[in-house]
Amino acid sequence: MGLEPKKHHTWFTEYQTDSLSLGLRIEAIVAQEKTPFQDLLVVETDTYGRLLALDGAVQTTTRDEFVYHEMITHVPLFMMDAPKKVAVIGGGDGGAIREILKHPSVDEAHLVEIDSKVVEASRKFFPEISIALDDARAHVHYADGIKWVNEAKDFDLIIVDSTDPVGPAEGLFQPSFYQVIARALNDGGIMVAQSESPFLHQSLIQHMRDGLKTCFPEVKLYLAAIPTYPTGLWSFLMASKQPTRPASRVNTQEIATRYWTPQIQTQAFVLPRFVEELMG
Ligand code: AG3
Repeated sequence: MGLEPKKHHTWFTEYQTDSLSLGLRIEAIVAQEKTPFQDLLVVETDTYGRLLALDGAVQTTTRDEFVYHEMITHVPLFMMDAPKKVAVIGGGDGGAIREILKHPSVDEAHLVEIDSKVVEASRKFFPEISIALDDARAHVHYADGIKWVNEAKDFDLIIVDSTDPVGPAEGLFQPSFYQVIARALNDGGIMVAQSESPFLHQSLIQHMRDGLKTCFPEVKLYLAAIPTYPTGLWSFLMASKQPTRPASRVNTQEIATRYWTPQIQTQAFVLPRFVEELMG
């Protein structure tokens, strides 16, 4: 992470690899804090609005958060006729919970975040993202995701909305965690995990896919364009206990979205050739 004065302006820089960075000119530093788990930074950028970074990595911005939060939630939710019980591991900003609660069949949405400071910062500085955390159907738990899922059962959907596989989220990328998730899901259950960039993280994606295949019969990948994440092209791995059914209710259930559409739903698993080849 870098806050650098450059030509009389201050820039936020995420060093995404040893040889690649994203620089955004900022108007103000809103908050900066060392939590027990990570460095938390909130800045106001010219191009993408307000930005949350953890350990120097962009987590969300007010201008492009809708892409990630809609795609990590609606794609799996629309694979099910009437999802009721959903959990998000990580995702302390609350954006995924906001999208999940747009589905009227959902009666419990659990957020399991290890770092309460992330939720606090989101409530304070990102009210439009954290808004649904006050919904009566939302339950916030400050806990280690792995331990929490160990005790969980009968979930329709578990979403792993983690940071990168370094630091506090490392264990969330381990195959042993997928086994724990599989046990916590009901028979038609689905899990989705954010799986980084297909341009930069091919071996991670393959490692995740192989780990998921040991506990789930069906594993699929889909993509979304997220300009503030490394390379701008992001991936999600979806694993299910039973073959997923065609998205039958996409045209009957109206959900207010800005990225997701019923057409995107039905084409979500159509992939560019290099990504298809990566998945084998
Ligand atoms: N979690 C995924 C962020 C990964 C971004 N990586 C990076 N910038 N190096 C996002 C949390 C949103 N709820």
